[in-house]
Formats: sequence, structure tokens, C-alpha cells
Amino acid sequence: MKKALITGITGQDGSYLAEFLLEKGYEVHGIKRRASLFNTGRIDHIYEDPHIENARFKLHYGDLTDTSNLTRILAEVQPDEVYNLGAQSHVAVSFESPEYTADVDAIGTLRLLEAIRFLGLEKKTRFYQASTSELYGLVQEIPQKETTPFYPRSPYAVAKLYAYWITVNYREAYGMYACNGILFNHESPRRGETFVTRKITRGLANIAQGLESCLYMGNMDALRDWGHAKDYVRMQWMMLQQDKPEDFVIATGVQYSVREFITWSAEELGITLRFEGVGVDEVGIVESISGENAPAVKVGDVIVKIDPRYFRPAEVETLLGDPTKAKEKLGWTPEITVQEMCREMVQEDLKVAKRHALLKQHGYHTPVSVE
Ligand code: NDP
Ligand code: GDR
Repeated sequence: MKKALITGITGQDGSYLAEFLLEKGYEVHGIKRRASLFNTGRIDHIYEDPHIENARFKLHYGDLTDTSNLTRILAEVQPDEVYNLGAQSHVAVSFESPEYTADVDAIGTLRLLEAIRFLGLEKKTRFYQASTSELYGLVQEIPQKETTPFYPRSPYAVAKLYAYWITVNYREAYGMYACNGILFNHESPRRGETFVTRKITRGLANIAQGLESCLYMGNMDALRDWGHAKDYVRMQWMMLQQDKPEDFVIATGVQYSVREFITWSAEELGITLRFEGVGVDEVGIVESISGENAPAVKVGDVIVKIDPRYFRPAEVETLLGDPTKAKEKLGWTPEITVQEMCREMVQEDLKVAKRHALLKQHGYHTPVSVE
């Protein structure tokens, strides 16, 4: 039985990858951080009681900032594959916590690679690094492919640049099977609530049900190449099954604006939006309503506004990936379109919003945290 170790198993990708590898028959080990509240909501459905004989899903407390902890877990697990998905992954937050982001995202990657080498696992253990389209930042070529020069625009992207190159370096210096997946934005109903797609689907579902009144946005002109996390974790595994380690861009090859994502999400709730004004004065106004899903909204309501608080000190305006290499060499193509994904996300968030609205109606306190 193959063994995999996943850092970031409690995150969006970690949860889908763990499911995928369990289905493939792997023994899956994951590193979770200690937190004062439970932080395993995304993986509770695959959790196995450690007392069960032959359990194939095991969690270890740990942190990418802790070398001895990583070394001990690697020594204990002796994994065939390591997926380094753990990161402070929020671009805007990286401007607030640049040093921590560098420690986790850059040096954390080095710690893992060095522990593999130190333990003499470099010929056994294959290593996947969660690299990112943010490396392209101020884009030098459209669309972006494996050979496009990088120009990172945030402490997050700069930290991930180090992680990208240290992965390449350990491959070249020590013959390790180590590779980078340069993944463009990918989302799902399990996406963190403060990334833009989830903020939109959750925010609008809450507004539709009367739990919030307005969605406050940053740069709605930003263009992204959005895919579904389920399609992208399949590719993470495929990259570690080749004869030779290589780096791949994973993207859909289509881009849309944040404003378009808002429009689709509203439509899924039966709300037609009209955008008026420019810059910080732009607003989204309800033009018409159909169906039953937005009982709290009236025609003429302003439900989208700009809050400059969400502008970034340096923005990545446009990203568009070219996944030709992944298609040709690995036979990978995304199966879920961004519009299908948006519908799924809205429907999931609507279920939760309806539950909260019902509780509120019956006098129960249902705080909705907004970012
Ligand atoms: P999430 O933010 O959903 O998950 C990040 C994971 O990393 C969580 O499990 C988190 O733990 C964990 N983590 C954070 N800090 C540490 C630390 N100090 N030590 C150990 N673990 C830590 O991210 P995604 O699942 O969306 O992304 C997975 C990876 O892919 C990340 O590295 C991200 O940067 C990268 N990436 C993501 C893309 C996307 O569009 N989703 C695109 C390209 C790259 P906790 O749950 O406790 O917070
Ligand atoms: P990104 O994702 O920065 O691309 O990083 P995010 O969803 O945070 O932002 C995408 C774009 O939307 C604009 N935007 C807003 N973003 C947020 N979060 N909140 C807002 O209110 C808002 N308004 C507009 C942003 O300015 C940006 O242009 C994600 C992360 O998953 C990274 O870890 C990963 O590496 C990259 O995708 C690829």
C-alpha cells in the first residue's frame, strides 16, 4: 500500500486530495495544526478512529515552521509521496503578515525537502510543491505557460517563488523526484470564506436570505482563470506518477472578471444585477428578481458596493493559463466549467443561509461573520 503525507490536509485542496488518494487505495497521513477550535471541518467525513485496525487515514499534529516536528513525522511515516499544500495562502493577508508568510511558505518548503534528504528518503519519496499562478504577478506574456518569466507582486508570491526554485534545486542537486504544479485559481464549496469566489457566493446567499445587507468588494475588474479544486487535485497526483519529475501549469485557459462571477452568482439566486458608477463609486443594484430564493431582496436595492479596504497594495490584474503541456503530456483536461462550479457554490451556500435564516426566524442567535 502506498503512503502519502499531505501538509495542509485541513484546507480546501488537502481535503479533496485526501479523498482522492483514499479512493486510490493509499494510506493517507496529514499534518494538522493545533487550534483552540476544531479545524477539521473539511475532513471530518473521512476521519477514521485511530483505534480501528488497519485505519488508512491518520492525522499528526505539526507545523511547517517546526523542523524537528516535520523530521519526526517524515521518519515515522516514510511516505512514498509528499504533497506540500500547507501555506499561509491568502495574498492580501501576506501584506499584513509578510514574515510569517515567508517562514511558512518559503522556508517551510525548504524544511520539508531538507528533512527528506537528511533522512535519506530522497530516492524513495516523491515531492509535490503547490506552486501558483501568483508567480506570474505582473504578467510578462499572455497566456502564461511553464516558460513565462515570473514577476511576483506580493509577499505571498515572493515566498512561493523561493519555494518553486528550492524545489527545482533539490531535484537538480540531489536527483529528487520533486516537482511544481503551477496552479491557477481553483475553487469549490470548500473554498475559504475570504477568497473572492466564496466571499461572493456566501455573501449573496446571505443577502438573499436577509442575513446581510450588502457585499463589499475590492477590485471587481481583476481577471482570473478559475477552475474546480476537484479537477486540480487529480492533476497533483498525476504529476507524481510520471517517469521523470517535471513542472506543469494547471489552468482552464479561459478568464473572467470578478464582476462576471458576481453576476452569475446573483443570477443563480434569481437576482438580475445592474452595475452603475465607476471606481470606488460603482454599485450593484437589483434590477429584477425571479424565483423563491431571494425573499429578502427588493428591486432597486443596492447589494454590492466597493470598499477600498479590499484593494491590495500591489494588485495582480490579470491571469490566464495555458495548460497545453498538461494536456499533451498527461492527458489532463478540466471536467467542470467555472459556470457549473459557481452554480454548485451558490447552491451549497444557499442551503446554509436558509438554515441560518430559519433559526433566526425562530429567535435563535445566528451570527454571520463577514470579512
Ligand atoms: P487553504 O488556505 O484552504 O489551506 C491551507 C492549508 O495550509 C490549511 O490546511 C492550513 O491549516 C495549512 N497551514 C497554514 N499554515 C500552516 C502552517 N504554519 N503549518 C502547517 N500547515 C499550515 O489553501 P488551498 O487548499 O486553497 O491551497 C493549497 C495550496 O495550494 C496552498 O499552498 C496554496 O498557496 C496553493 N495554491 C492554491 C491555489 C488555489 O487557487 N486554491 C492556486 C495555487 C496554489 P489550517 O486549516 O489550520 O488553517
Ligand atoms: P488570489 O485570490 O489573490 O488570486 O489568490 P482571491 O480570491 O483572494 O482574489 C482574486 C482577485 O479578486 C480580487 N478581489 C477580492 N479578493 C478578495 N479576497 N476579497 C475581495 O473582497 C475582493 N475584491 C476583489 C482580488 O484583488 C484579486 O485580484 C488565490 C489564493 O488561493 C492563492 O493561494 C493562490 O496562489 C492564487 O489564488 C492562485
